[in-house]
Amino acid sequence: MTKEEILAKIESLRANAVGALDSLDSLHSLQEYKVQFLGKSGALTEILKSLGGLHPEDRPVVGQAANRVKAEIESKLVSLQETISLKEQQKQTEAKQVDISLPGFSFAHGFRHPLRIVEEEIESIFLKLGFSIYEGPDIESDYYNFEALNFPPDHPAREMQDTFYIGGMASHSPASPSLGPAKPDPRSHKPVALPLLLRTHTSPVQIRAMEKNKPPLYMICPGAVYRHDDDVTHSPMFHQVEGLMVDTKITFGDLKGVLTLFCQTIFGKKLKVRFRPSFFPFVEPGAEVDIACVLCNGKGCRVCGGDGWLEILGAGMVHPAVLENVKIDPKKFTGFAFGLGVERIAMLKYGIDDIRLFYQTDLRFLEQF
Ligand code: FA5
Repeated sequence: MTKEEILAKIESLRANAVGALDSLDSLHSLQEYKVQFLGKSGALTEILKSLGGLHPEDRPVVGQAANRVKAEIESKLVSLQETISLKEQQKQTEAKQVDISLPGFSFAHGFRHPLRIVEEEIESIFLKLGFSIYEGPDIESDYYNFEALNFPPDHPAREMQDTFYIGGMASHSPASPSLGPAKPDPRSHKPVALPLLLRTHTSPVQIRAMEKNKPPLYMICPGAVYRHDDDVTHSPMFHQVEGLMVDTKITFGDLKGVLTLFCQTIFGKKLKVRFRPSFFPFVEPGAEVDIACVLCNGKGCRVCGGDGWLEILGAGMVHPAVLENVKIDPKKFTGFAFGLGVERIAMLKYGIDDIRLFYQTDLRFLEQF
């Protein structure tokens, strides 16, 4: 190539490069531009490679022309880079800005289950009366669930509570003292292993509490219990709250006073409450507590079966044999106990006619409480 041809090429490159500057709108495109025109394998370097074929006198003329073009482009790039950087910074700041006039995001929040609401209400009534809360295991031994509560082995009263027995056996070894004292086989006089079970009521916690604490003892025990039961008002797993008050001079009058106050706090001050004789092996006398039907106010309806009363809990004076089982002297101390179903109270309180609704985790139901 001649000197004139190379100079013409440099001039055409200059025109192209200057024209292309207008299309640069980001730092990234600017970088690509530099590589394309001024980089090691860029267009200007390619032209300068042909300088070797020129006459030595012509080389400085062409070299200076190339340097001028290079300097011109570089200076234009410096000011363009500043403008583009400024614009990009502005864009980032705008993206970060918060419009405080916009409405906030709403978050789905959790809420308490209706059974938990009712259980907490029950607990708060008894806590205010000076009772403490105790807990016991769901898996129990025959001793705590039945025997210590005065259910003799093979006694028909055990059939009142359809029991789920489970695989293991209570070995009564010193390593498992929490399962209760061993019962000797009447023939061999050796300790017998009894099956483990899912507790059928919260009454075993009375025994555990009395074993560990001497009277006065005012306790309640909320918890899950299990029975072979399944219909619209009975569930195989449900919740009870057990109550126990043992002290000197506790009478049936205390039982009536505390339980009437409880029922009227839950269902309303004017609510009628009645105590009916009933049988539970661990109390004597035993009673069932009824309240005037909360739907028909005692007039009689489908829910109360027409007689105007609804049974809500079992209660009674602690049987002397039970006190003896936990080494409390029944001549010195007396007490009353009661047990209520949380689901039953919740169903009456909220007018729910199917117990299964509590366990179906249907938000349309649960969100109403
Ligand atoms: C008992 O369980 C006694 N332990 C209560 C007791 C304690 C009596 C202390 C005396 C002294 P009962 O089996 O009646 O009693 O059950 C008590 C309550 O549990 C019932 O009133 C009922 O509301 C509820 N209940 C019983 N079975 C079910 C079930 N399958 N599903 C839902 N609730 C139930």
